[in-house]
Amino acid sequence: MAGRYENKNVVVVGAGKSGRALCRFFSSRAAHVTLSDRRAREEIEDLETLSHLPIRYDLGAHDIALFRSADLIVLSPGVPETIAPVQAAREQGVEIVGEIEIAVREITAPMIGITGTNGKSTVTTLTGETFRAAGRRTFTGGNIGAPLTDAVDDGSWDWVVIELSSFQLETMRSFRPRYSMLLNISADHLDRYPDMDAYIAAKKNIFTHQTEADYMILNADDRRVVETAAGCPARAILFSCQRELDEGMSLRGDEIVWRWQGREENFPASELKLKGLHNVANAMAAMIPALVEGCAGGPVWRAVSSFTGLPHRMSLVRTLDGVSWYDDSKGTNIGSVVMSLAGFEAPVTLIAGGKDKGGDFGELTAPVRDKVKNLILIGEAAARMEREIGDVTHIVRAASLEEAVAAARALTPAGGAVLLSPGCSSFDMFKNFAERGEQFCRLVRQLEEPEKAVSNGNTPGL
Ligand code: UMA
Ligand code: ADP
Repeated sequence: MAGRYENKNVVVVGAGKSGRALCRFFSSRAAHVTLSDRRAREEIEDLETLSHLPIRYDLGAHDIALFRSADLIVLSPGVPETIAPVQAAREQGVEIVGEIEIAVREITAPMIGITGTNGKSTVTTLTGETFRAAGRRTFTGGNIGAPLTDAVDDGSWDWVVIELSSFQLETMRSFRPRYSMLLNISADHLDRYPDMDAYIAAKKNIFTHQTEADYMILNADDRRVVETAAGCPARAILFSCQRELDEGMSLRGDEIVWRWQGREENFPASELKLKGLHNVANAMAAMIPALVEGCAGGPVWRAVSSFTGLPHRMSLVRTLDGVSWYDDSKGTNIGSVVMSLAGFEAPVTLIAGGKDKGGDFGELTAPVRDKVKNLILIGEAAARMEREIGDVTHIVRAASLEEAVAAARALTPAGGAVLLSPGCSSFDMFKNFAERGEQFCRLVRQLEEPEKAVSNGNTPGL
């Protein structure tokens, strides 16, 4: 297959999942592809999966001359537009887009774009399930893990549901989803953005190319969400857990009430397997597109209410010696830790820390004071967290996750809970949040039953 990219010099930047998917795509379009990564070949995983493709490599450092002479530069989400070679190419007039932009240019199925600081992966998964329950062929991908470019060559999708990070939204030039969702906004990624306004501006890009024929699904309980969407042309559909809405989806006691075009349908929130009010909000947002599209409420509700959750989001690893151990490794920003702690009765032993993304850890002071008996800090953010959270609980530093788990074991009494909810990304110590969560689960499963631990003289000490 050739076409618009035939014989074009395309530089794909970043040799991760997105970059590898782009190499496959552009090679199949007869482009001249160079894959550029600042890391050296031996540091990059899975490069051998591209060995059958006729691509060139620019590894170890980005070659500015290569960038300047390209016809098109396509960035992976983890590559900021501000790096010097990209700036140099921009000055030269080279077209610069992101991976998602390349994919959406090819996709003909209606799209649903989902963004927000928290809940994206949960809502993306649930939304996909609602359409599948209604018998529609549905792709779910994007930030959740499957690069969108992989959806392109299967033209038979009825719906394409895309989780979008702010990074991915920065480089969108034409994305027009039939439904956009903005779930919530709190501080995140302030290591990439100069301030909250810049982060919000990236998120707002989800609405840019929508028209009056499209919809934006908005959290009416989040002032920043409503302000960000104000003035955008798409029709707003609101959801709320705090007040009953005349139109849209809201909560009345235990009843989720859907009011749309003069009709009303009710769903019992207590049937949701996912726990917590934030998950009621997630379920509401996820059901709206399928219901607006006329899918029957019964199957849509069954798909949403029976869902038990994605790994590493508040999942119970085990109960040992009366202590419940929870893995919330995907709690990678401060807002998500606040939300996760809200679901606990004291006392909690919280394991937190990781790569510092520049948020205000002072926002954790009150929830930590109320719920956390022991705070175990790991990673490069530990010192700032300790300083900003303040002297409101017992704080322990651990040099590794293994040490943190041992400390939690020793400190947490029967009836308590241990929660890994880092409030930081994982990249200082792990490949990603999943690797961090998996290591935590492994360490927790390896903890010995109390009798064995005592007879082995193996009780962890501090
Ligand atoms: N790189 C450069 N130059 C730079 C910066 C990075 O060459 O200046 C290279 C790195 O050396 C590395 C490559 O870029 O080899 C990595 O690219 P990437 O970080 O975009 O990683 P991918 O594997 O392509 O994964 C990306 C998303 N990663 C990020 O946004 C950081 C994945 O989201 C997503 O699942 C995947 O595309 C498929 O769409 C992960 C994530 O952490 C889960 N997202 C953030 C979050 O959820 O908070 C936004
Ligand atoms: P994302 O993909 O945006 O990171 P996930 O669905 O993976 O979101 O959930 C990550 C964490 O965010 C969860 O473990 C939970 O602590 C928190 N969370 C989920 N949904 C919400 C929400 N609607 N509001 C606030 N926090 C949430």
